[in-house]
Amino acid sequence: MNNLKLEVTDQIAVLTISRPGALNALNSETLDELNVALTEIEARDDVKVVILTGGPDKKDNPFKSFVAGADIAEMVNFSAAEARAFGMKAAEPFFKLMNMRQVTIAAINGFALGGGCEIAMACDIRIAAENATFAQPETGLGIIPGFGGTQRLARLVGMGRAKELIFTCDNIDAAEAYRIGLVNKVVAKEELMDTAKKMASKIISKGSYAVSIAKAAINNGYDMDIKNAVEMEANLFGITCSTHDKTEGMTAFLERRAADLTDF
Ligand code: CO8
Repeated sequence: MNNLKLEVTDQIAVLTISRPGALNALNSETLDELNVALTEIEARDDVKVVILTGGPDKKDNPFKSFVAGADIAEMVNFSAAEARAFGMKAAEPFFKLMNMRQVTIAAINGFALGGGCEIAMACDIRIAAENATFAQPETGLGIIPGFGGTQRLARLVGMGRAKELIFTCDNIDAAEAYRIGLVNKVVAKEELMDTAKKMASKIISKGSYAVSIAKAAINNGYDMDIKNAVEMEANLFGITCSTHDKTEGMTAFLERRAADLTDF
């Protein structure tokens, strides 16, 4: 992989987007690599949480940029058909981040602009360093957010705020991103990876199969009507009740001991 680094420790995969000369902007090669890496990670039983972050810039500053957007140099000469294909190329790994059985956490270590904000929004959880900057600058470039931004931003922060951010291209800081619900947590930049890993470890200590089923229930039910969504939840609840973890988790509670929960 030319533009990605993968490290797995203690059931946590840290996936780092690394294009130091372009502030980790997403080009076709990086999107392809992401797709391959996420497919491989999803098949691994020894990974329970994926942390997605950005590598240092060319001056080796680790807190300059998460992802500064899609690669403008690649997009500048796109035809309509090429642009559509580029959008669909991103959709595949972005849906993997959203739907894969592992939990995905974006650790946002600087600029999260355009496609950078969009890839963070495809993750389950977002933790921002206090210096992070968010924006959807696309309309200023004569395009629209095309990696899911017009859809996921409105779902996360509401239609009014999403429209304001997309129509004005305003930059917002991490505190404002937290205030409007775009990120789950803001921490000092030096604490970013530790905070993400601590959250990952806490999630890993729960029933990993139950967590993955809960993720599927939340994702699948989100766009359903409430009646069908609750029925779908009851079906998935039934499935979790047929697992070793359910028997062990509840028995351990009744016996006042720590539960010994298994893997996926
Ligand atoms: N694409 C390509 N190269 C980039 C990008 C980018 N998005 N962002 C930065 N770079 C490059 C710069 O060109 C520069 O390269 P070089 O050193 O060779 O000149 C290098 O990274 C460092 O950048 P700067 O010198 O500009 O660094 P500054 O600290 O001065 O500024 C900024 C940092 C403010 C982040 C600035 O680089 C910037 O504004 N970048 C562009 C941000 C942007 O507009 N992002 C949105 C892009 S559009 C998008 O994401 C659309 C997504 C949906 C596409 C759907 C298609 C279907």
